[in-house]
Amino acid sequence: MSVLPIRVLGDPVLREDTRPVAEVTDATRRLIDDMFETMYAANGIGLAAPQVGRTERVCVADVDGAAYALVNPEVVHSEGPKAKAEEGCLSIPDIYGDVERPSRVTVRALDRDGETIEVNAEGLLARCFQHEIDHLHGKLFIDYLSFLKRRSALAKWEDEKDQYPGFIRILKPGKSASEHPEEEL
Ligand code: K2U
Ligand code: ZN
Repeated sequence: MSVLPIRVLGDPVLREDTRPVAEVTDATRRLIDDMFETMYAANGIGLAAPQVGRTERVCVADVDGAAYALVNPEVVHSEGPKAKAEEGCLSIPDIYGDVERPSRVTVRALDRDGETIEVNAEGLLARCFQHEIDHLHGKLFIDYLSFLKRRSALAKWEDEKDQYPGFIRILKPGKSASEHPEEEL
């Protein structure tokens, strides 16, 4: 497994739609494993394939110890009151903003074995799923901000983006990798 570089705002890959996965293969499972390793190294609770420069429609999540690999995920049902909460993004470091989303969703996807699953999610898991599925269609949380808040966020990003030449954010391997240095990059 590898910790992959994360693509940051400005990289066009974050704005492209992803390709549905025709068949879940060993290559898909390797991508899933690398995405989990990268997400944990970044202290994230979700990660979508475009954030590591890949165009497959794949995302991962781990909220309160419940880990999910979702291939070709789609929200098939949403309900409940809209909930507003502050969001961030591993591809837009140090930028935050309030986003309103349905509080409960049902997501249908293929799992890492290619089996169809349906997950009923609420709370932070529901929000994470929606954030990641947005990534798979080139949408970012800043797109939900008001004109003034988005302008302010983008102005702050203008001051920060020089830290990421080539729109690349390099992560140190996470705890698990350091425990097994032979597995490091
Ligand atoms: O896709 C990503 O960039 C990872 C996101 C996922 C996420 C954003 C907002 C709300 C829920 C999930 C985060 O940056 S992961 C960081 C994080 C950690 C704990 C709680 C919320 C967000
Ligand atoms: Zn994100």
